[in-house]
Amino acid sequence: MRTSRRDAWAGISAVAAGAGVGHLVASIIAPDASPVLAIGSAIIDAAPTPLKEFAVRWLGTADKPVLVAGVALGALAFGAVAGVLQRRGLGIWLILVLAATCAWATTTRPSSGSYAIVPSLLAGLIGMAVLTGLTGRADGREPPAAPSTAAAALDRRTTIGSALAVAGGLVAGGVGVLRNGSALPADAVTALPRSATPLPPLAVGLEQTTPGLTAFRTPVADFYRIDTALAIPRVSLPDWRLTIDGDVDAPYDLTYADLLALPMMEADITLNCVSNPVGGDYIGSTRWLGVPVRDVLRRARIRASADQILSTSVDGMTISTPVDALLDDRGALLAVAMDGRPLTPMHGYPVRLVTPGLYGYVGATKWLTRLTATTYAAQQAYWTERGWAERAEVQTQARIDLPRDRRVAAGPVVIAGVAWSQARQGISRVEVRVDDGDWVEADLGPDAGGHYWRQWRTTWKATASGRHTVTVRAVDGTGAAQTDQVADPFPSGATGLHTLDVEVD
Ligand SMILES: Nc1nc2c(c(=O)[nH]1)N[C@H]1C(S)=C(S)[C@@H](COP(=O)(O)O)O[C@H]1N2
Ligand SMILES: [Mo]
Repeated sequence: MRTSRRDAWAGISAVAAGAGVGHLVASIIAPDASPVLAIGSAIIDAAPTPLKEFAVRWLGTADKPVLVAGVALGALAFGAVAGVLQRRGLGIWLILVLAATCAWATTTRPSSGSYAIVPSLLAGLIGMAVLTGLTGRADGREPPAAPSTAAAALDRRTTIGSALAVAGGLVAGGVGVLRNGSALPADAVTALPRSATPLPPLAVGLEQTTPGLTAFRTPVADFYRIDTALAIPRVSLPDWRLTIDGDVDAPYDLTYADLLALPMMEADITLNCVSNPVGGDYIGSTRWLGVPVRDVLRRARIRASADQILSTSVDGMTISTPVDALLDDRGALLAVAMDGRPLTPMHGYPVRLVTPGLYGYVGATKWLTRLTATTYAAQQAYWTERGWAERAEVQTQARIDLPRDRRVAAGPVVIAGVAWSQARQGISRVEVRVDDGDWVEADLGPDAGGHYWRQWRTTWKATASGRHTVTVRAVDGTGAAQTDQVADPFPSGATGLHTLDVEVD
């Protein structure tokens, strides 16, 4: 093997071993102290808005794996360069620079604890040890020219050493990835308090009679996930606090036990993301259990000057919600459970905000830890700093889910889907048309209140073979029909009618 190639492999091995072990150690002490994830998070925070929109549009929820893979490949390439430059004694310094960058990234995360630097330190030490071990040139001096048998032995030794280092890094990193899964922490609550105002069980949905239709209640495992967190925050219940402060007369803190002792309420609420494309599935519906936010806010005596509640999550994310939306009677919640179980770490364990009628980015803070009364003039939240609208009410939308198969046989064809709106009265009517035909009213599924989506279905008698376009539109409870305007009310918010092309045989 040529020495430069061998040196490059030595550098790659050094970075792989360091990063893998760093990730594993972080998964044990603090997931977001992982060198790779911390660099990724720093990139997310620094990325300009257009780049983020591009990533969401083209990668959807694959943006995170793509980012992490990019960071890992970049680090390995950097390692290769360090390996080659180790001939001149520079490699060690480059590894040191890389480790220092990781240390900076991990220790400046908003949630970083006192041990956040440990994984990066370890990664740096391991990287330097592997690099010098494999190149045998800690001092950067050229080893004397060796006879060819000795060179071959050296080759073998470095190949085996490299392979071991890479394998070790992969295994360690892999175990770290598994540990960072979304299982509930060991000290998680299992017994939840009951609602002071229990609701009847959610009705049986149309999916029972219409196979393939989106379930009326989204299973937690299928609930969409959108957030900026690369490492899902791991919150320990005894340490968790909710602070209510800012423009209030009586700021205070709540522990988790304090929160659970307050009267609980159930609510059926559809949550959806402003970045959901027309027809997209960044939307889910379930029964939430929690404490009405206004009970908690009122106790702090919010001053009349406040028009915004800025909420902060344990990972430093900020979301701003209009004060009125949290104080009026729509039923915004500090949710502790969804679908009858404690929130999963992915969906905000232990406590998240859920605000009916508002998109998630202005009303659904996960891993909540602070509610600050303030004004829009004084403080901005993460997305508003990046150009998103301050106020964003959910747009009335309908989505076609059936037929799933774009080719259908002539005869009766079931067309069905879901529709939602921010109007308190919910959806009153859903209409479907084929090509330029008349709008036909669809049957609606059960009603779980205005904040919850409605399933709809109709049967179309397909006679003419060939390609046809099905269009759906929803009418909300105030009588306002969804328009086909595609103007963007908020950056990245999609509106417009959902259409589906089908081919009749
Ligand atoms: N802490 C935190 N909360 C957050 C976000 C986030 O990035 N960080 N994203 C918001 C957005 S944009 C949406 S659409 C919802 C999604 O909630 P889900 O992942 O539980 O479906 O969470 C909101 N809450
Ligand atoms: Mo979102």
